[in-house]
Amino acid sequence: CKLCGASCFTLIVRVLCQCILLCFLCLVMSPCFPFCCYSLVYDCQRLWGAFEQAYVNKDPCNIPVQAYDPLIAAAPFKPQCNKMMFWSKTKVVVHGFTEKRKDCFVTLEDTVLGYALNGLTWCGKKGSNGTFTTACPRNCENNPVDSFWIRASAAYADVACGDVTAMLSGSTTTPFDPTSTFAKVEVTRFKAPKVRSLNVVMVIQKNAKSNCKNASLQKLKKALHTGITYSCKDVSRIQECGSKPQIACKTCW
Ligand code: N1C
Repeated sequence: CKLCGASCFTLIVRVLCQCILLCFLCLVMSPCFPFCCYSLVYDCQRLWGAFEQAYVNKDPCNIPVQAYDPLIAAAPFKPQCNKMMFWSKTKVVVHGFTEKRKDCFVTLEDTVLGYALNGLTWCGKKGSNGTFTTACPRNCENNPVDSFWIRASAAYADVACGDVTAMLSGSTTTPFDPTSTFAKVEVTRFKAPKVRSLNVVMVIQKNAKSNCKNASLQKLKKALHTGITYSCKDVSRIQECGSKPQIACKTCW
């Protein structure tokens, strides 16, 4: 109750109301099921307020990364040592995989904020209290969507601990792309000794353009704080571990 900033009584009433309503909705629309669980743990109205204050009634090209600080503070990421998965240019593969092996790895999209906002577009307008989902600019630097992902990625990387995994793409010529969020925001936030190792899983598909020997990975190694061990493995059968739940997480690759 203290955490939610409400008295036990109002909290219970709110949770019960949300639960009955949402569970009913969730039964009807089964893809929403995770929201049902989240509503039991998070105060959705407070989260929505913290989300809106970042962009509502503001110029959609002037939303700094820090605008999302209150939202991150309202739903902080929990460290999940040895299970945290990062990625770059492998969005579909990584989520296709983690979907099946939630017992082994979690991504930012498996957290309440990442899950709720993944794939969405939103923005506000000066002089309006509305939230818009169309005609939102993405070509200016400080747009609401990019600023959110940068802020959320930083917060998620800040809590990284133990052995961390990153899925990179062998289908690009520069798997460690210096302009990516993974390179610019996440890698430099991994701290030793909290983070013990960074283990790259290089996804090798048909007509691969690079592998663990790629020169860009030397830059990744260098960017890591001293004390963090680096490893890289070329993996061509990524689906195998996902489709066989009996394979132990440690022996996925
Ligand atoms: O720029 P990227 O990848 O290197 O960013 C990926 C990296 C991951 O490790 C995540 O933790 O940063 C985090 N992240 C997301 O979780 C995420 N979900 C959706 C970053 N971006 C995310 N998106 C959207 O994909 C967002 O719109 C951003 O611009 C792209 C980045 O994808 P990328 O270039 O493949």
